[in-house]
Amino acid sequence: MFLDRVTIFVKAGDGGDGAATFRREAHVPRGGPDGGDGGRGGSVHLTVDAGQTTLRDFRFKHHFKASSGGRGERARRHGAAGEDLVLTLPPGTAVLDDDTGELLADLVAVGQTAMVARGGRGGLGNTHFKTSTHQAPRHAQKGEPGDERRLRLELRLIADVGLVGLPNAGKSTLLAALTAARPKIADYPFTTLEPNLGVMELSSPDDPTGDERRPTIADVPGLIEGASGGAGLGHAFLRHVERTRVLLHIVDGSARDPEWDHDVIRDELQAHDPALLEKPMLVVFNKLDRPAAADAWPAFRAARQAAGEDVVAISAIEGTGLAELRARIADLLPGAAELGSPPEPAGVVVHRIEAMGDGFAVDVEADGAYRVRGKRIERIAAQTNFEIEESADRFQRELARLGIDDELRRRGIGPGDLVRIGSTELEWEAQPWEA
Ligand SMILES: Nc1nc2c(ncn2[C@@H]2O[C@H](COP(=O)(O)OP(=O)(O)OP(=O)(O)O)[C@@H](O)[C@H]2O)c(=O)[nH]1
Ligand SMILES: [Mg+2]
Repeated sequence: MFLDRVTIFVKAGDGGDGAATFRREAHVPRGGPDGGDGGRGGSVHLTVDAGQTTLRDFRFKHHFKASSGGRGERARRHGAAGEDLVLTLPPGTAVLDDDTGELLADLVAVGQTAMVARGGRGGLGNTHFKTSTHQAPRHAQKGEPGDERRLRLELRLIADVGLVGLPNAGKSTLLAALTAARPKIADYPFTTLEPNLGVMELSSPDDPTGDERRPTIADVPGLIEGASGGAGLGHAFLRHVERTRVLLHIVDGSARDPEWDHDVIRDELQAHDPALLEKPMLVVFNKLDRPAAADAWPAFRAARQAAGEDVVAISAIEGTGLAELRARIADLLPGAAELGSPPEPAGVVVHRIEAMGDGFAVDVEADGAYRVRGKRIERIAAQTNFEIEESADRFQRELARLGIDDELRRRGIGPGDLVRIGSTELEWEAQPWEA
């Protein structure tokens, strides 16, 4: 199987916990706080590797985790940083957030990288919480949890020229005629099940044009009516032609109604993405060696010209018209310098690390517990060691500061009620002034 779509799960390392320790020295009866900070967790990065052409590496392994940061220790010793994890991908991989469908990064150029999960910050040791009025803080932060997310990787082949057409139109035959590629060819539809790539020489010994560009051509499975809506095999491969610079639309000239065949493909391209019809496109009327095709050619050509489309007639099998086809492709392609660089990404390379907003929402769950949701408060909860009273108090103050306290009271919370924040569960206690 040609693996061009896969879902993986990435988890950055958690930050190490900060330490809450105190100096121990013979001559100092009660030393000050000396707890070191936790190290940061490793992040997960993706990078493009020219050597890869498929997502095969991800076939069996779907979980990837960077290492966590070390704990802080006494004597202000900081925990070691977790190691980053770098996953390599083939050029042309779009990275989407599997839950939202948002495009996180469009990795086209070799060496391009994106960070997809940020390691958690290390927790601060208790030395940071010493103030003039509070000389011996027992509070230290736990490490921040690392990001985790489910990613969808979609590979879109990067080729200069894409061949599209109905099954059996002769796409694979044409690829074989123009390049050294040897795809499977047969006189039944749906012969091509996976995209084939070939490299075309614009200058050959028998036709020395001096053109040194070597465009790549992608032959994809045939499209059928309804392909854009998911019908047939070609649908999954439509996205591979999104990136090509030039489209060759192959029509079987000997078909019962070449005109109809032509319209079906245009409609499918349009339905998949109207931008596809904006690309430089050449209609290739194939199988001219057959009498039916020779008969249909004049009317077909007139219709294309009337529609303002470029058209050329060939016989992929006999080689008729291929020199002209080569020349037309050469005209449509950009210059050599640009051909060497990957085509423009479909989207900008974006990677959004969610902003830590102060926003929150309160819901009552089925068992009557109050569920507080909010990026910041969930993080703070995860970084709090509730066994240390001082840390729990700080957390309490944070709830008040963010207005969560007020909201919970407004919702009628009372002593003994449960409050859930992330994976933390707390029991609401009566405040001194409420008792
Ligand atoms: N007579 C004639 N037959 C051709 C020509 N080009 C292709 N064929 C035949 O048409 C049939 C289909 O050719 P393919 O190249 O496999 O067609 P395809 O478009 O790749 O088909 P799918 O992979 O199914 O989408 C084969 O039997 C070819 O030999 C041509 O120029 N003349
Ligand atoms: Mg084929």
